Amino acid sequence: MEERRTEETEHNMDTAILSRIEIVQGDITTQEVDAIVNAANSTLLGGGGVDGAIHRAGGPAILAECRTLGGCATGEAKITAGGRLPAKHVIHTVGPVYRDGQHGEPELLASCHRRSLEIAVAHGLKTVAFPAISCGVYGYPIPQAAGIAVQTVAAFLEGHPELDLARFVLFGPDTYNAFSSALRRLGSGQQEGEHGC
Ligand code: AR6
Repeated sequence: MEERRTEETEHNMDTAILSRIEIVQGDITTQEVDAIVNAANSTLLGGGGVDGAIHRAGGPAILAECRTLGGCATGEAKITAGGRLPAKHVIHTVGPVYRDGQHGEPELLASCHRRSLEIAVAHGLKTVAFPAISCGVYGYPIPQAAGIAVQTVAAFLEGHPELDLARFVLFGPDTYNAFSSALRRLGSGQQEGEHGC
């Protein structure tokens, strides 16, 4: 009887954790959250893709603050204010450039998500939006990146009830579908690697 109660509790907790993760298709620069995460490069001085979009929408104050930060290592993250963005803060992280998956890429990509959320918690933030880090110019295969991103964020939320919401904001339908299936797989208890992707 006691064992059955434990199982039910664990099941309920899983559902509660997954309900704090959202997957949407859209533009991360419009998100009204405490922080959006930027897929930056190690200079933190701007670039193309989502990085360019965030700096364009947020205005020059973000770049001015980035200049004071001394860059950022791959897998690490640093925070600035959000400038003119609806989001109050930007957490800049540097994803791995994908080579063959045998050069620490999965661990570094997981670290980007974990470090971003650690910084959010350290600043008392409750809602964080992520783009598909490394899934553009940095070439990470999207299904694998989606699995790592969703699993890492879910594991972090499990240990941090003070975080209300992690939202993945995906630009295109392929990325949106990959992250949606990764979340469904997590909900059904299937492990990565069981799907041939
Ligand atoms: N909102 C949400 N997602 C977006 C947006 C947007 N406004 N714009 C692009 N994406 P990328 P990376 C998606 O290349 O692979 C930069 O030059 C995009 O479709 O921005 O980590 C940096 O300075 C893709 O799915 O980031 C670095 O040098 C995802 O965001 C380098 O690119 C990430 O694509 C980082 O490469």
